[in-house]
Amino acid sequence: MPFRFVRHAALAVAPVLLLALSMLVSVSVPISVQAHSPMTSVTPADGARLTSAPATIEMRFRDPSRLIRFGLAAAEDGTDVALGDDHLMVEAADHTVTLPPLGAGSYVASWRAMGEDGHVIKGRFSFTIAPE
Ligand SMILES: [Cu+2]
Repeated sequence: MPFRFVRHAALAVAPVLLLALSMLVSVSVPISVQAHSPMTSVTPADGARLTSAPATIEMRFRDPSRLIRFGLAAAEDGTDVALGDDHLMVEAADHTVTLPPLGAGSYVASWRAMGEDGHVIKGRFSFTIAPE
């Protein structure tokens, strides 16, 4: 009898545990995306409108992070801008991406970085070069 009672109690608790677990997962995922060494600034700033082409992109993270991917593409047709890879896999809070000469137009940068705790964060930003 006592054994039977325990089994029933366990069965009654199981759905509650599952529900609690699923709530924990759904709540913790969006938080973990933001909590780990977010990018705190980028130059050119997201949405910036520049009158001349920038020579570099500077990214600053809250904590040391490694850029594991950095892509820059023309917004109009998605053409990738060829970049070196000196900026990749360097553990630092500040990262500099050296740019080739860029023509007028809008560009979208997308990046992926790994924080010291191994978590991957990612983001996008864009800027426009519009010579006067
Ligand atoms: Cu983390």
